[in-house]
Amino acid sequence: MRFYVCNPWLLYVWINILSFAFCYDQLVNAASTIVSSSSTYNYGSYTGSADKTIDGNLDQVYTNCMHTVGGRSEAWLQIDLGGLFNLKSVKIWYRQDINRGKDQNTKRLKGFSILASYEPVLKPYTSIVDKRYQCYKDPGNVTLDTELELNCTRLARYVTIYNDQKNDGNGVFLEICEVEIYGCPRRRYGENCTRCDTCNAECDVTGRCDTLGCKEGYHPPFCKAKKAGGVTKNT
Ligand SMILES: [Ca+2]
Repeated sequence: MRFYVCNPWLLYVWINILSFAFCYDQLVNAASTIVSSSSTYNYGSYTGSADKTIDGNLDQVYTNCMHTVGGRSEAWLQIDLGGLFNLKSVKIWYRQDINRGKDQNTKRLKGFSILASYEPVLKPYTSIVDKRYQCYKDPGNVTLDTELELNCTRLARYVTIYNDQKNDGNGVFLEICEVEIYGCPRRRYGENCTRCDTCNAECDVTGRCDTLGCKEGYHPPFCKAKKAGGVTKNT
């Protein structure tokens, strides 16, 4: 069968349907996501409030970004998605000012980490750097891009961007303009968020079932193919 799309408008619609059909959900929603930061830098009419990171505005001039205050030993931005999701990745738009070199724009971001958790991990501060929650850690020795998408494959409700690496003489800062988080609702996986109904409990975002394994007749780790007299547990 041949399929022709001669009308440019139909072609546009078709391309958008295709792109829409094969992508992870964007889980940050300004109406329901709750965001907070370790501190807020204010100067004149400018406020570096955390809500600037989920307002849908991707502009990277600092006036449209959150900004923590100086003189601190650590800085964080915490995003509460309102429920558990199967996370795939986190995208960050960082401060990018004209006339600043690339290395200067992200200078303060070096050494940061991303944490994903069921519960908030802000206090006590010793818990926030707990490796159990860490899904990404920047080595801190290279110049970072001002747009970063980083894998974070966890079942989590809270995503925290954290830094305690002092990159200049004024302390530790975060200057983040927007964050998007991609993934699926829990018990769904893959680019079109397919249900993992053959798992006994949860699956990760790749479809791999957790330690509770597969339903009768399906075999691990993905519980996909039916198997006569099947194995029911992951090993
Ligand atoms: Ca923004």
